[in-house]
Amino acid sequence: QDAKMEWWRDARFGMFIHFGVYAQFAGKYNGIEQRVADGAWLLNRMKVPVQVYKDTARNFNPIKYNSDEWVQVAKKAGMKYIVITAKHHDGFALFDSKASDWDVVDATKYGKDILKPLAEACKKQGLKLGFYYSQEQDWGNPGGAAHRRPMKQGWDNPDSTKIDNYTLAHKGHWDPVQDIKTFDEYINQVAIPQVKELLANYGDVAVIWWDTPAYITNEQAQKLKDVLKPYPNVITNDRLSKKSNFQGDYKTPEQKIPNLAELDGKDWENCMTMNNSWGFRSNDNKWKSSTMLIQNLIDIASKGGNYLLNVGPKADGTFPQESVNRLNDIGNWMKKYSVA
Ligand code: FUL
Repeated sequence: QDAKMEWWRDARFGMFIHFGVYAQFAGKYNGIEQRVADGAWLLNRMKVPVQVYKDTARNFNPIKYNSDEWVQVAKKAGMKYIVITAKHHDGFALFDSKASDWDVVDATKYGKDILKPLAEACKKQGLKLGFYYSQEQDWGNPGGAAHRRPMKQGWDNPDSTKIDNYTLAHKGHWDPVQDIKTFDEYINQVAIPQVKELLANYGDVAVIWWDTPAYITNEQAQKLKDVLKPYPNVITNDRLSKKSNFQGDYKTPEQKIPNLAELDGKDWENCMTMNNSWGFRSNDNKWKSSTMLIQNLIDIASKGGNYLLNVGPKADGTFPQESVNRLNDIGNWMKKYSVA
């Protein structure tokens, strides 16, 4: 247990990457800006018909994607690992999956696996690579869950579109196509096989980063946990299930840095955006300053945590210039004080 955590505890600084079809919408659908911050939630919050979203995905074509460049930017900033959304809540897989056609190879113009070259570039440049996998929410593969909004904030909060009777009656779904399979079928036919694919086909996987559990059962969570059994070195976060027997290897405070009093000796990683959105949003200009980000890194590292700082690449596959500038600043600071 401790041996597998060694590199992770030393790492201190990693890059989160939220990349997908939502980058193409960039926070806007039918000329209307989505109201909640995260561009990656557009499909859910704007209730885009699944087929319309998939039609848009046909034109997804990040021709400027350069995995070596991505890794180089992370490395220069002093980051030691990358965690990328292999599949976020929209269900779109950035890899060639046999378990679903809703993936970058089968469903887009680009037609190429995004994770393969990234895995190679990480290996070449000496960074670890982990995969974020949305195991419960999946709005594009039938049967996947759809949370109207984080449960703690309630189901009936006002949003760009108020929750309607259909969505209320269909567990957060807004499109009949989402209901042609059960959640259990989705877990067995999509989630489990896809996690197997991720572990088998991309070299050493450093981390599996689960997200947004709400009603996944113990049995379903256990099945996913069992997929990792043959890979004892894979580190997992605490978001597979809310139940205490699925805590994983580390805790995941989001956006807000915990006080010392909130820490209990467990490993933790603070994930944070540089502006307000995880997925790319063209009009999100609320960028934190480089100074702020460096202060955050110091604050987190001094309390024994890791800082997982997010980049939301644009639809063409490049990092926003604002992100690159900040990462360069952090890298220069690292060099100046010989931190890296
Ligand atoms: C959340 C997700 O719902 C966000 O989209 C993002 O992925 C963040 C890291 O976790 O709760």
